Amino acid sequence: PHTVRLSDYRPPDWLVPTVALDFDLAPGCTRVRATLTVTRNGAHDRPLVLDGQELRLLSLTVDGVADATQPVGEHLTLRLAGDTAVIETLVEIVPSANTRLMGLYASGGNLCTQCEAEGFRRITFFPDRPDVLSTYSVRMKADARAYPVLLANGNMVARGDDDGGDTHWAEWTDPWPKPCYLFALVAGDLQPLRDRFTTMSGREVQLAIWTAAADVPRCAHAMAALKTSMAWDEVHYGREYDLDVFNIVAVADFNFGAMENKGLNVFNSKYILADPETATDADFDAVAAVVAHEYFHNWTGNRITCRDWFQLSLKEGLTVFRDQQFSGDQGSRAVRRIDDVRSLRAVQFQEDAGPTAHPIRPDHYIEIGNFYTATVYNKGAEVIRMLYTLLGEAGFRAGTDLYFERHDGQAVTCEDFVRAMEDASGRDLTQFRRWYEQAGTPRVGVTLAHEGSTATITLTQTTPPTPGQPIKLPVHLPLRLALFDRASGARIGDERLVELTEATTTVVIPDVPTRPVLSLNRDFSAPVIVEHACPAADRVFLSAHDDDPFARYEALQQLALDTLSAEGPCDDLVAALGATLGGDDPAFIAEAVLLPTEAFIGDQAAVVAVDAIHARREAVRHAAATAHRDAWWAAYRGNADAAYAQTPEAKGRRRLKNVALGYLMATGEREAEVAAYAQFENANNMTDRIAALSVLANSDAPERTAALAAFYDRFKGDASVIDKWFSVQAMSSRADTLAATIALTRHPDFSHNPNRLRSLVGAFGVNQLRLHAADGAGYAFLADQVLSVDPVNPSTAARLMTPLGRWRRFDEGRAALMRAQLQRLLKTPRLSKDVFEMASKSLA
Ligand code: HT7
Ligand code: ZN
Repeated sequence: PHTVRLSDYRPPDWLVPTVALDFDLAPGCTRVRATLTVTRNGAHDRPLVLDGQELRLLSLTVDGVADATQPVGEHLTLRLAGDTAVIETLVEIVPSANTRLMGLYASGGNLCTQCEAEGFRRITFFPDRPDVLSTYSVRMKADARAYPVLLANGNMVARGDDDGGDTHWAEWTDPWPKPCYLFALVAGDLQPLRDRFTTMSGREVQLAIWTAAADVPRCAHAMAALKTSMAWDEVHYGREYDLDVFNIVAVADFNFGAMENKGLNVFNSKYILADPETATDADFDAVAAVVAHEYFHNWTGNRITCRDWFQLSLKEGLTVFRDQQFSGDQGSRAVRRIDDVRSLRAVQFQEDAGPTAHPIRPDHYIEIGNFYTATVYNKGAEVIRMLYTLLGEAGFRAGTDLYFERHDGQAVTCEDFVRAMEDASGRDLTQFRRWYEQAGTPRVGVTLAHEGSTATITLTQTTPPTPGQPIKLPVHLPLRLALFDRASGARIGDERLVELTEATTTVVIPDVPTRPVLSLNRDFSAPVIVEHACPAADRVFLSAHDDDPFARYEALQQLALDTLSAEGPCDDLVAALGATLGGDDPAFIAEAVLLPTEAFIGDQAAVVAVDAIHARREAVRHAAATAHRDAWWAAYRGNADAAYAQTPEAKGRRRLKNVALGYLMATGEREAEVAAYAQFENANNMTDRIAALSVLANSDAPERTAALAAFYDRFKGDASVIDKWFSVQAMSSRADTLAATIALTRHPDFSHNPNRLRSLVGAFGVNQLRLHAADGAGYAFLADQVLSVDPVNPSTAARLMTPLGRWRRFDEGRAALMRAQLQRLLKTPRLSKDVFEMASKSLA
């Protein structure tokens, strides 16, 4: 397959100022008439090349004259004499056969589109690249009974009936020029939850969230989040919404979380529908975060878009940073930061250390769909956060103001963003730009010396080689640090922001009478791995005294990692967990006392010792559970409110209660199983019910089977809840998990729906203990699933295979078995380029 390279970028040869689309919609055969005005971009004699995939061309005219040119491969190439032309194509497509869920497809009886990154070419012939911006007018016609609602981007300008009312039509226009990846259309039997928002300049915007009628009441949380996001963006970034309507549609079949199409966001229903009975607190938070994320794209992505797909982090890193800020403002900022860092480390650090490591601005790809990664999104957000830290709140805001002013209506690059930051703040960001080019997670080595009354901190940075990048240069990174007085527990002076630019940086701090305790990378100010041979006593100290909550959490996590990665007693950790458990913020305690996952413990080792890690972690959990048995029961019972509320306080208490339940189960006492089953049966919300089910699913409790059956019976028919049912079984550490997971692939509710695949196969893929069974059966299962999904939905298949790419991290036996499965994938005829790219890079 062809490799696309950033260095080959050339501006488009032809522009398309206006597009008129006319859809005659039906699932088995949709006709699309596209009228494009095209203009030559500069002086050249190159042809107009339109992309098209799986399109049946029925007719083509150039300036009204029929043209017999036929597509070759996936391109329609037209030699045009003048500098402008009107191209009209009529194509036929089959939405009901579109299992890739890219382009126009059918989901739950509705028709909807997904065009990012390269789906528009599956709808009509077009220069499918983000730097071609056009204004769109759309007409669509469909059966009035099957598709009573017809939506597209922008505003509806006309509608009417045909054929005596059997069919109907609607016309929509979007005044804002946009790249074709932001085009959207939905036709369906949908009902709205409606609301209104008045913008800061006093314009009224009509809001609607469209779903199946029965789901409308479950949209209230998403609607509230949308309104809060709209207000938040005005206050924090000065950004106002720019159309009269904002529509959101929830669909059941979706490759991703959601899509920010201009004025018509399309969502995976998992990120819209929420009520206490079926959605956990984490689900509620995810709904709000994704709604905010897509809304924020209206400025960071839509008004200013990407020049090419290598610049994806321009919109995604910045928008994730914005949604993280927003979410932090809605509840506990510290808990949100802990959560974000935990997922960065779990997914992005692994990616950065593996065969598909790439910079946040990659410079080549085979399939762009493989680059919607934690690196582009989450590390991208960390890079923006570092700019925020380096420039300060006011400097950063001046930078974004300048960026919006300078580039509104353009398709730009990451470099344009950094230059705006630089110009607005006056800071030289030359070296900072390396973050965009260099893959890999920097490691910062730390030593602390104390002599007389001077503390000297030496910080060295190195970044290990990554594929294609053997040599790494130092990056510009902001490290927040502070010193603490061991005797009083107080901070010595102010927190410092140290900027590392060299391989080695020395920080000398006077007036420190006794050897201090060093708190480093506070609030996780840089996405690095800190290597500090810090005595256990210092970690215990910081876990109790640090005034930065993230650093307090981190001290306990590092103490846990040290303890879990070694043999021997775990008394310090157990004592520190007990002390933290005695704190007064349930939401924080719940996160802090969670032991690092088996996967994260494995990430610290040269070779992942799968079974030993599990055994050691279980032993330490048992020790911590029994040592503080009474405190866990107190945390469990003391936070078991009868009333349910979606407030940060109530969520924090539920979280602590359920973390406590996990520890109580680790005592092995029957009383805990009884409590778990009672909670399962009596819960008045999904957070409590699924927490109880998940500990039971992980156990040999006699109620296990009955609980799983009861849960299924109660929620069958509710896809998002049944996803949870699949997941708790696939994530169990029980010895029969692989067999159970294989059996579940034969369950009538198992399907190739992306959410369902992720809930079962994706969940099993992150079950370190069972995926990495020494006989290789877990790997074979995963590869079987990838091969079964690939012909249907290659982008989902490619995501499912990620765990196999980590073979270098395992012992030779396991590594050989993983490689064998990757080789098996590569040998498969008609493999998609998505899976080919992942498998070939994994083996290289
Ligand atoms: N910008 C959106 C990306 C997206 C996507 C990409 C590939 C295939 C399907 C997709 N659906 C949505 C999502 C976002 O970041 O907001
Ligand atoms: Zn996004």
